[in-house]
Amino acid sequence: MPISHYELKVSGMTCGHCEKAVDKAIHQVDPQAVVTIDRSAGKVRIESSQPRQTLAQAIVAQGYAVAD
Ligand SMILES: [Cu+2]
Repeated sequence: MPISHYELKVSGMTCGHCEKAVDKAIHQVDPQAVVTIDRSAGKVRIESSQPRQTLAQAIVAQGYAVAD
C-alpha cells in the first residue's frame, strides 16, 4: 500500500489527553501511521497507507470533529 500524507483539521482537542486519544484512534486503524498533532492549530498530520476517510472516521468515533 502506498503511503499518503494527510493534514486533517480536527476540532475539540483541548488537552494532552485528547491528543493521545486521537493518536491512539489513528494507530488502531494503522499501527504504522506517523502522526503529528498540533493541538493549538487543530491540525493532525498523518502519513498512512489507509484512506483519509478511514482515518477521519476513527477520529470522529472518539468524539472529535474532522473538517472535510
Ligand atoms: Cu482533552
